[in-house]
Amino acid sequence: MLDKKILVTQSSMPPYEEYIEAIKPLWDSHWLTNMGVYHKELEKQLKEYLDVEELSLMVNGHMALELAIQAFEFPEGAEVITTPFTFVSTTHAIVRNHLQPVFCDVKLSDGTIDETKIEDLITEKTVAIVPVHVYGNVCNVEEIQRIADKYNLKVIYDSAHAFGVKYKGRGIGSFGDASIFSFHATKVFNTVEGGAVAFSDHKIYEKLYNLKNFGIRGEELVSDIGANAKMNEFCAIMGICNLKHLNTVLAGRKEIYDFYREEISEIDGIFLLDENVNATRNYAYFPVLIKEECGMSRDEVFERLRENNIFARKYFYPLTADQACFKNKYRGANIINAREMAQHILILPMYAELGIKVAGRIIKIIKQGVN
Ligand code: T4K
Repeated sequence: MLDKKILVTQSSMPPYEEYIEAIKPLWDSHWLTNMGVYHKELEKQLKEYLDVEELSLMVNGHMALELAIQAFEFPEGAEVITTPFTFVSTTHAIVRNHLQPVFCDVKLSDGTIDETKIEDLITEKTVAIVPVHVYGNVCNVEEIQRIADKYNLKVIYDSAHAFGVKYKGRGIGSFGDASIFSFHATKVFNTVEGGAVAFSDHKIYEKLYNLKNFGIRGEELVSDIGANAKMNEFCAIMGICNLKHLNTVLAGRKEIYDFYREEISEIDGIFLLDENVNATRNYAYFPVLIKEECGMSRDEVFERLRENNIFARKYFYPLTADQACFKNKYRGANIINAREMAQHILILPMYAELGIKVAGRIIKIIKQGVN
């Protein structure tokens, strides 16, 4: 057994002194939040890094999605086609906007929405599609856009996992009408808590600026029913510092990722998800599908790792459609592949400082349990 608990991930942090030095100016300015100078600076840097035309920083990825949906002013009760194989935030953001999620199945190959099943779910009430680039795997953006254009639907991508991913040389946040990112502590790039909406229409920037600050337009005018979703200056500075070290973080993750891929591909009954050759990777997660033919069920592998102080996770089991708050409430296709994935998915520990030695231990424990 490993002495230290190995969790599914570990937040990347800049050197302590670097962050302390970077936050010193706040003791002079006393300006801690409400779109301060570091908020503006991080927005600028991320726009460039993510290769998107416009970007609005948010307090977290969830509020980014909730407000991105709100910004399009869909009529109450309208339908939004989405995937149940995701973090519950995606479905919450739709329902909290008084819209109806319609669950579409996913592809077994990579867990993204099955674009061939979207059209069958469209009705006169459909207004948008909210697909998820789950684990950083890129959805079929071309086909989704074709469908959206044909039926005049908006596309809002949940790109919470896809920070920095490029597809055919373009920033992933430049597809669709908007894309949201999460900068939560568990993500490849973090601002402690944080997120952003990327888009190309400047009108959306004004709208989101407004919505993230209570809908306040001026000292005496509140024009929209907004929220408080502003990123504070301590978080923005964390982001500026972390961005400087991102290449090192990605290199550390890549080493683990390549090692795992090689080792897992040798195990019969444990499967990797497909990699899109036209997309870059950010090594955000390491998902595997564990089938009984390997000699253990997913839950047995999960427990075996736990007994050895290794805390893998079942992202995303149960499906959001099966969670107590949503069960049997919404329409959807037969989400058979999503159920199959949820039943077999396991996310192995993945972070820059994990180290090949510990990754090797994890693989050894799995191999000892299989046929
Ligand atoms: N859309 C999608 C598709 C998402 O996956 C998410 C979030 C969102 C939207 C919403 O974005 P945010 O509003 O969160 O920005 C975690 C994260 O909290 C969540 O951000 C993430 N997805 C989800 C997939 O995973 P939990 O409940 O599993 O987190 P927790 O506390 O169990 O942490 C997991 C591991 O991370 C720990 O075992 C250790 C490590 N960790 C955790 C924290 C909190 C750290 O190293 N440092 C930390 O500060 O949800």
